[in-house]
Amino acid sequence: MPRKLPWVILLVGVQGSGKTTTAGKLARYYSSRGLRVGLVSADTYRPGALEQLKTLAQQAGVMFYGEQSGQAEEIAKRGVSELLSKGAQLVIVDTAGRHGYGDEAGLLEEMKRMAEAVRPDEVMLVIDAAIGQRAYDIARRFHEATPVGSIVVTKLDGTARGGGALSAVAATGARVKFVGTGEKIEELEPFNPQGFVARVMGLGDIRALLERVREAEAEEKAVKVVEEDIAKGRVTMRTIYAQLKSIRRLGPLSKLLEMLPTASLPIKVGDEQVKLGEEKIRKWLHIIESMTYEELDDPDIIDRSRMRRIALGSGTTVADVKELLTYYRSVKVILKRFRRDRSLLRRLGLTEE
Ligand SMILES: Nc1nc2c(ncn2[C@@H]2O[C@H](COP(=O)(O)OP(=O)(O)OP(=O)(O)O)[C@@H](O)[C@H]2O)c(=O)[nH]1
Ligand SMILES: [Mg+2]
Repeated sequence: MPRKLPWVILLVGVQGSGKTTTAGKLARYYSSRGLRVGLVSADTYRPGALEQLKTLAQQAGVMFYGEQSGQAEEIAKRGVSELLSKGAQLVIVDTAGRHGYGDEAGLLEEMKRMAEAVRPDEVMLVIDAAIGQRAYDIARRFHEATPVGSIVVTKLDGTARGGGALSAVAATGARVKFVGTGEKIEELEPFNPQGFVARVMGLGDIRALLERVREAEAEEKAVKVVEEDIAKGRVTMRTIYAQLKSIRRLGPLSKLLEMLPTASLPIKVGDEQVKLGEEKIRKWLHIIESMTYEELDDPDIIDRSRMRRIALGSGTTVADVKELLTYYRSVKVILKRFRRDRSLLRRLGLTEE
């Protein structure tokens, strides 16, 4: 909820990032929590932008203001004051994401003028989860034009894990406030740092996982290993083992699998594939059990000949061992990044202050 009322949000972001959709989602989110909300369309570049937002305003049952053409910042200013005078407590301004072909400087200039004209309480940057490392530069440039106060990461329902969005956090110092999880107006969720970071790492929703582990009264210790390693940015094969073991101990896999990012574990939800998932986990556990202590603590020493020995010992193939090592490495790389940027971890709420 906003710190004060009325509150004005300016949505900014590149073309197609999901600003207009997010404007509608935010309107619905806040209006269903009792605020009188108004939407302003200040996008004079995209054909149909006004109609798109108007439809969303109707769906959300909130007030709307828009003008088809003219100076965007003037439209925004008029829209905000008109809606405020009509009693809006929260006004959300949707802006353009393009400014003529390739004219990024022009767009940023417009956002600057827009912020000066509207004097928003909060500039919200909308970032597509799939944008990857480009997010850093984009966020930095928007931040220079108009200080970004919060971030929305959209399209997290897709295959992208949204790791790039974290670099937007680093570039602006702003927090991720919401995530978009679909095209529908209700598909917006308040940001959950543990869940997001776990997703980025391919570990699924660790929090939820831990809850279930506790419910199942499984070994607290195994769980702690995973949790501590994440906080410390450290991972060995023992971490992975504990993770796989705890997933397994929890009984019916399908419920748990729903919480895991399917892109990282070779698992799909659905009866047939769940078996495959269980099969895979069983295999990986056997592989890890066939490793020496030395290999467990330092999996990087596992070369081709060690792979062959492990595969033989676990009744699997070298390809299976490789797959597990790839998984291990991707977890490690990401944890390393977090370790390097402790402030990032702190902002995401992952370390005790
Ligand atoms: N799957 C999915 N699609 C989304 C999400 N948010 C937005 N989209 C889709 O992304 C596309 C672009 O969304 P818009 O809201 O029009 O993006 P925009 O930033 O306003 O685009 P411009 O006005 O051209 O700058 C649309 O097809 C949306 O339905 C999301 O969270 N998940
Ligand atoms: Mg738009």
